[in-house]
Amino acid sequence: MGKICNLFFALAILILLLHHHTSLANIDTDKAALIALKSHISFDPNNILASNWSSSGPVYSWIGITCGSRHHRVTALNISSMQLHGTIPPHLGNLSFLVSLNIYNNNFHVDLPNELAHLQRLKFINVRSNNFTGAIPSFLSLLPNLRYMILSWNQFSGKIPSSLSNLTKLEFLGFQKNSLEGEIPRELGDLPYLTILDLQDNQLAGSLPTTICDHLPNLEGLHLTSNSLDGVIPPNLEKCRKLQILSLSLNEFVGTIPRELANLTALTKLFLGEQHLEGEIPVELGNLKKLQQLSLPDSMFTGSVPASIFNMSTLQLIDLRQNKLSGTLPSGRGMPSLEELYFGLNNLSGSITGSILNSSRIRLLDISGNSFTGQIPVSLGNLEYLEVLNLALNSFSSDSALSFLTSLTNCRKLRVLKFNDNALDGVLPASVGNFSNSLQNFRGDGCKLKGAIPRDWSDKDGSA
Ligand SMILES: *[C@@H]1O[C@H](CO)[C@@H](O)[C@H](O)[C@H]1NC(C)=O
Ligand SMILES: *[C@@H]1O[C@H](CO)[C@@H](O)[C@H](O)[C@H]1NC(C)=O
Ligand SMILES: *[C@@H]1O[C@H](CO)[C@@H](O)[C@H](O)[C@H]1NC(C)=O
Ligand SMILES: *[C@@H]1O[C@H](CO)[C@@H](O)[C@H](O)[C@H]1NC(C)=O
Ligand SMILES: *[C@@H]1O[C@H](CO)[C@@H](O)[C@H](O)[C@H]1NC(C)=O
Ligand SMILES: *[C@@H]1O[C@H](CO)[C@@H](O)[C@H](O)[C@H]1NC(C)=O
Ligand SMILES: *[C@@H]1O[C@H](CO)[C@@H](O)[C@H](O)[C@H]1NC(C)=O
Ligand SMILES: *[C@@H]1O[C@H](CO)[C@@H](O)[C@H](O)[C@H]1NC(C)=O
Ligand SMILES: *[C@@H]1O[C@H](CO)[C@@H](O)[C@H](O)[C@H]1NC(C)=O
Ligand SMILES: *[C@H]1O[C@@H](CO)[C@H](O)[C@@H](O)[C@@H]1NC(C)=O
Repeated sequence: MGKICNLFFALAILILLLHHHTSLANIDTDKAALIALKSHISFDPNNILASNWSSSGPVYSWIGITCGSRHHRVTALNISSMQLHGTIPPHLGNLSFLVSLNIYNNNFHVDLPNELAHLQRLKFINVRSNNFTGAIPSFLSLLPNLRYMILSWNQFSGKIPSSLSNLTKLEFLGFQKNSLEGEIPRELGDLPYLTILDLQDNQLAGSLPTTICDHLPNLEGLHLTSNSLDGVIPPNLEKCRKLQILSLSLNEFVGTIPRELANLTALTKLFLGEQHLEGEIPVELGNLKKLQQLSLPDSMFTGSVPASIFNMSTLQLIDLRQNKLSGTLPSGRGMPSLEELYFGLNNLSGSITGSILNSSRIRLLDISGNSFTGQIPVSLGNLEYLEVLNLALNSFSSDSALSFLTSLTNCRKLRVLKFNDNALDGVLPASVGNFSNSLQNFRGDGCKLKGAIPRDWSDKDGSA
């Protein structure tokens, strides 16, 4: 018994000594690494590190440094938004207990040194909004614990390494706003925990891999806007069942909107505009019961706007500007959450119906450049949140008293009112003097209006 006790005692002493020894050595290593970082900073306008990272004080008290409570090693380095200019020294790879590295929003440049491959515990790296150049560092795929990798808003170039599929725990991959080119590697579709894939604002080309959603059951955001992707939108995207944001605008996709996208019932934002898509807007999109923003401008969509769209109670924004849509607007309950509606520059016709007039929270209504007819409804004056109303370039008519203008004086938030180039014929009513002071832009030219513009309107931008 005594022997065993002694053995345990000796072992305990040994462990204590070893632990003491390693932790002593290692916090000094950490300190040396941070001092090296400090010496690689060429500009520190607020003198933050210069005054605070003093070698006489303990590292754990330094600004931006977090140490582990057990091993007293540096676990987090957060020097975000300090306006620092500089480079990252290889010594940072000696912070072997580092879990979180955040240098967001500074001006670090050149590259991330390969020695950072030693940071085997790293879960979080954010170098967004700096000035790094060169290829996406290949050592990143050697960091098996990475969950968040944010390299957005730098000048990284070249291809996206397919080896990133090695990062099986990755949840967030953010490469937005760099100069990346080449194709999207098929292998990125093998990251089972990925929730956000953000490759927006690069120069990626080729088609979107048809299998991209086969093994991404947790994807919530797919951000690919503003690249040069082509081919069709893969119907298989419907397999990303948790997708909330699908953002593919400003690419070179062709073909039609796959009906299967209507199976993505968690979608809140669908952005597909500004490219070569054509055909009809699928009626099935009305099934997206959580959709808040539907943006399909500057494309070649034809046919009418599906009535099902005017039934969506969560919709806040619809942008169908500059397409080839025709037909009339359905009447209906309206969209109780709708705030912005852009239908300008299409060939829609008929009169303004209840589906719009019943959308009582609308702030911005632009149906200019269509073929709408009928009287401009006086009930527009019931839309109390209206800020911008553009009815220009249509074939609206009105009574000779232009009563719609009198009713619009009820809209106390109205800033912009355009109804120029319509078939109006009447006398400007005295009530226009009652428009709120917020009205800054008024256009009624190109109509046969008579009467005087109120004298105190000289400060407004407009014509009648
Ligand atoms: C550095 O900043 C931290 C947090 O603001 C503060 O607690 C610490 O005393 C500072 N150390 C020195 C040496 O200025
Ligand atoms: C980093 O520091 C900034 C500014 O102090 C803070 O807003 C941010 O939440 C921190 N981020 C992390 C990941 O610790
Ligand atoms: C990035 O570096 C370039 C020159 O290399 C410089 O012109 C630019 O201002 C820098 N950008 C930022 C955000 O510091
Ligand atoms: C993938 O990760 C393993 C271990 O995590 C590593 O040995 C291997 O080199 C990595 N492959 C690439 C291509 O980075
Ligand atoms: C997905 O959408 C297609 C086309 O709209 C439909 O035929 C199919 O039944 C849907 N699948 C599921 C699982 O809802
Ligand atoms: C609009 O919704 C109502 C009630 O949910 C439903 O009865 C009607 O068929 C829908 N109309 C369209 C065009 O989807
Ligand atoms: C617009 O629609 C009207 C019918 O409402 C049609 O007569 C006209 O040709 C269409 N114009 C264009 C440019 O498609
Ligand atoms: C507005 O919606 C109500 C139901 O909430 C409906 O009875 C009415 O007909 C709609 N108005 C128009 C002009 O469609
Ligand atoms: C302007 O508004 C006031 C208060 O609502 C009203 O009494 C007056 O008749 C209006 N003037 C015109 C010209 O409509
Ligand atoms: C760790 O970083 C390297 C550079 O990558 C240095 O050369 C080493 O001296 C440093 N090691 C220690 C113990 O500070």
